[in-house]
Amino acid sequence: MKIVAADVIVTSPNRNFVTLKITTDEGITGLGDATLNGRELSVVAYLREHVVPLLIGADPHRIEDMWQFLYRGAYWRRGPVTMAAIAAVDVALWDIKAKAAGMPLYQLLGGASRTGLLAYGHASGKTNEELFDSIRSHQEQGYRAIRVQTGVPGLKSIYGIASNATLEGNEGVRYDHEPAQRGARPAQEDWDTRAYLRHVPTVFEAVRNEFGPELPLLHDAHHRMTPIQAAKLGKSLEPYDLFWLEDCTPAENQEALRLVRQHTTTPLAIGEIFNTVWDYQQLIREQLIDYVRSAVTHTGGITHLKKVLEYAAQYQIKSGMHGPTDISPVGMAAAMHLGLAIHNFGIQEYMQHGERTNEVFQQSFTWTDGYLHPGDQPGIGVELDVDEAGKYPYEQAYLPYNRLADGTVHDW
Ligand code: CS2
Ligand code: MG
Repeated sequence: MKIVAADVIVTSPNRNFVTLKITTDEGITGLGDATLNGRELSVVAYLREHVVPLLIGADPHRIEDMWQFLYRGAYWRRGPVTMAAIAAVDVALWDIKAKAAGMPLYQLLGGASRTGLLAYGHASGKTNEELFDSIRSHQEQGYRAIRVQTGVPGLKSIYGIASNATLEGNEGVRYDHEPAQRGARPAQEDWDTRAYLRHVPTVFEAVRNEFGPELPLLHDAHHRMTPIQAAKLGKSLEPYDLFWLEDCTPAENQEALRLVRQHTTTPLAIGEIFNTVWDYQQLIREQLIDYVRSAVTHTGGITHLKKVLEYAAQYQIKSGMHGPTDISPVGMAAAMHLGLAIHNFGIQEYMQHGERTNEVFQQSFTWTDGYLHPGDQPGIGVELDVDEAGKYPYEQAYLPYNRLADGTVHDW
């Protein structure tokens, strides 16, 4: 079999998505997600200008060899753009191999290790009342685990709170938080860690009082605290028994987590902005985290993330794959197949895509009683309607950024 075409498809139904579609001389096609929120066109250029010409004529079955060729052959390794581009090729080739084998991808990855994937959804509210409503609405949608994000008194807009209740093309449907906003410049948001540290424990106390001790609760601190502030928050949340506290402090300096670990037993999840196993090495080796948050789309595809998770398994660290709406239906399907096959699956993030997106991407996964399943179609189980995609051209959009009261740029 030979690759005869590779198309980079950019569409913006509810938000921007970048998809690589590889076609073989036997008419088998494979899809890979290459969406890098707020920097989408950089991966489009990397693929179109530098990778696609190298795919034509290649044997799609040699996945590991292609991975090594694109990683080592590029000379310039790692980084979000390179690893998203490699991920798209990797997943498209796994899609082709599974289709050629006539089986769903998880079967090629070792078969199912469970009947379904526990998933969590995003509940949020500026006030506790709004938050309670959002939690109830997610429970009604079947979620058995809930991420809780709250407004902070004194802060106008903050990560994780639905900026508008309805999503373009989904009028009337409550929609929790699409961070990237269409426009020529990123929106500036304000931040105050001390106000946040005072407020968040009171919210979790209120949620536990309202919903009881069993409901798994997650929280995303979104990279905004220093290690000692993160330690303080982790400790103050211990009475509320969180499933995990996510991205509690920026982790470029991996040993920063030693200080957090020293002070709290709240489980820690990190890695959605990581791209390779090297970003995790010390965190995993020193048992400084409990969940690997990487998405297939941003970590070099199934071939590389599977290796990261196998390394993590040696330390009883589990997966908690990133799954917001900027991971396309193709990226979500790849995550579900990998999640179903690995042993050390922990939980899957699952934000629901909008109606237009679901018209562009035909999907075969199921969501039943709080559990996801990728389905049993050959391949990854997603097809892209190119005509439908063509209706929604790319629109510039940026993630917001933060400034402190004194004007200092801060982690968003
Ligand atoms: C977040 C994301 O879902 C999460 O855990 O951290 O919403 C993140 O802000 C976006 O994916 C950024 O593109
Ligand atoms: Mg996050």
